[in-house]
Amino acid sequence: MTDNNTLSAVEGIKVRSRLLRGTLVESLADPITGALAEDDQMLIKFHGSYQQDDRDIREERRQQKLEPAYSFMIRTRLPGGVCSPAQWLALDGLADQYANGSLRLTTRQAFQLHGVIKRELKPTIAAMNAVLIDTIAACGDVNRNVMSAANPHISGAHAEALEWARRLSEHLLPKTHAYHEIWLDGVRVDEVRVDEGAGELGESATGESEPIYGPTYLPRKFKAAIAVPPLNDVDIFSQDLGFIAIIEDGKLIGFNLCVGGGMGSTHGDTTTFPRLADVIGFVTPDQLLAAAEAVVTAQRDFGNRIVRKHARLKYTIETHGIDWFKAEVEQRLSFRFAAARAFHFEHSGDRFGWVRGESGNWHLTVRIEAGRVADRNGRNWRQALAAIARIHDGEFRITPNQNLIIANVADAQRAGIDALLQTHGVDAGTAQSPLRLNALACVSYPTCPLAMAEAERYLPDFGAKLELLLVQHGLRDVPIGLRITGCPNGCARPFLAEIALVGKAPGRYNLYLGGDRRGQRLNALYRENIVEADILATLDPLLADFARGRSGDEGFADFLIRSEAIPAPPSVQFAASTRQSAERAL
Ligand code: SRM
Ligand code: SF4
Repeated sequence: MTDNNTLSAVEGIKVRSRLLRGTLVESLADPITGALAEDDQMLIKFHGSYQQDDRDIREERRQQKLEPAYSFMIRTRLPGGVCSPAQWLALDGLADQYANGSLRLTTRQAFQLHGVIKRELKPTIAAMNAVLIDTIAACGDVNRNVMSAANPHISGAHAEALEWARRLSEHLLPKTHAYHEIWLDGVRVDEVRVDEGAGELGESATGESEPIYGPTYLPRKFKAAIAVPPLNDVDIFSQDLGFIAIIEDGKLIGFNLCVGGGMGSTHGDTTTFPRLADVIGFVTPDQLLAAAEAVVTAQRDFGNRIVRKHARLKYTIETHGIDWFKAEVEQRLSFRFAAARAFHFEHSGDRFGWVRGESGNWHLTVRIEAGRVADRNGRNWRQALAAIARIHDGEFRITPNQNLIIANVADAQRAGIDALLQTHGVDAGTAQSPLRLNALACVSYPTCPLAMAEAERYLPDFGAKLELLLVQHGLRDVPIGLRITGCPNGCARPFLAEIALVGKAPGRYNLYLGGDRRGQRLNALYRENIVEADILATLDPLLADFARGRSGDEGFADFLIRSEAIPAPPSVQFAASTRQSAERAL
């Protein structure tokens, strides 16, 4: 990275990579090290994997003069977070066969396996593809997993939104054959799918070029999602590209288009910041793919390829202005955006327990703390879900809040599923406090190389202590949003939470306050670099005031702003040309 006009080193790696091949084949075959060659460590991200090392034993290995304990994280592409019971069972098997014995449900509705060693990467990825789950573009400077409102069976509009998420994901997939050559010995996934009789792929590669991305792909990662109001579970305003479904008389008539959201920042560097997406207009369903492609290519052409930490779409928009960006996108299209329509979000969390959908079938949302599916402390989630997968003929759906929906269950199967959960010491979580049910935590230690403090492993402990404080103030049943990340990259979207802990150093966090329950307002830094006792001592009087002064079902951060305990942080904006009724609806 450089501040002059030289392209960042990553741009060079991409351009030399021959459409993402690099020397991955040679790196994988090298028996001397558990690592990949340096350039390949960057390129493998486009294939859905990151090289990592176990940070718990990094120092010990260093002292023993051993190379770090390298292993790989593998992330799937799973639009809308939907998979079949057979796919679940296959991934569950891989967790034991090649990974660390757990499955991780991510904040973008995908799976991650951790701890796969280099020589087992290829068989693991091949085994995923054998059950029609690929990992293409799950990471890297491309469009990542496309998120969609979590339960498509609740209404026809939800199902349509999921279908659009799938099409968008396919449309923006890299078209290089590199993935299939390297991991599947040249067998293309769409060919495999056709053989399996499950080919709903839409467009696929026909030649070796990247018509949307070009040879250097995007300047940085790119994220897209579809929200179906009144639920903003996908945190639509944190996405580079967001579509808010507009439903009239039960029918999906189109989408409001949002651009330029993002969470990542660097401590102490005010040129980096979280940003809420702007709403720039309305598109009909048949305009969605073209609009998305125009946004992507505008970012491809104008995104910062010199300074990587300024390369996300949010900075392109901050640099040029939202109205310029909108005009740039429109001139790539044969139509202009209509004015954004009214929409209203009520919350961004999940609703736990059984719910009945339009078809009459049932859906059970279960709480999986920090998304970690494992058998631990008598709570045997892996066993329970594998047993359910063996009898379930609906689907599994990962929610953007790291939880799971056992979806599309016939009346007659409900009792069996409840019994299996009970047998394995787990339940939907409905008896837990709303604080514990809705909290998010990123992976952080021991696998994340960027972690500065614990997150996933700290959530149970901190959650219990904060819950105790809530109980003392009579607030146990009040929904208060808590998110913890091990650093300010923001993988659990902490800057939208009412209370967020963002890792600064081992055992030390920045405390943020001020997000809302609808995912429409950023929070702000309240206390810097403090330890647990100070965090709790800071929250204690604020919660006491809240308990005394709360009006109706007012949220904690709404109260803090109303009572001027904190200033009002920024909320969602509309491009000047598209305000109209949509803004009033907020
Ligand atoms: Fe993330 C990097 C984990 C969602 C912003 N993220 C990482 C890496 C790969 C660390 C690295 O670069 O080496 C983490 C791997 C940890 C591990 O051991 O698994 C990591 N991110 C995750 C996951 C697994 C967190 C989770 O607990 O679920 C999520 C995977 C989602 C998926 O399935 O694709 C995950 N990451 C997010 C989100 C939330 C979202 O996308 O909705 C964000 C904030 C939104 C955004 O992108 O602005 C996010 N991750 C980042 C960033 C900061 C990007 C930036 O603009 O500055 C990084 C660091 C980077 O890219 O340089 C990062
Ligand atoms: Fe790692 Fe930071 Fe993301 Fe947590 S927020 S997973 S510590 S990069």
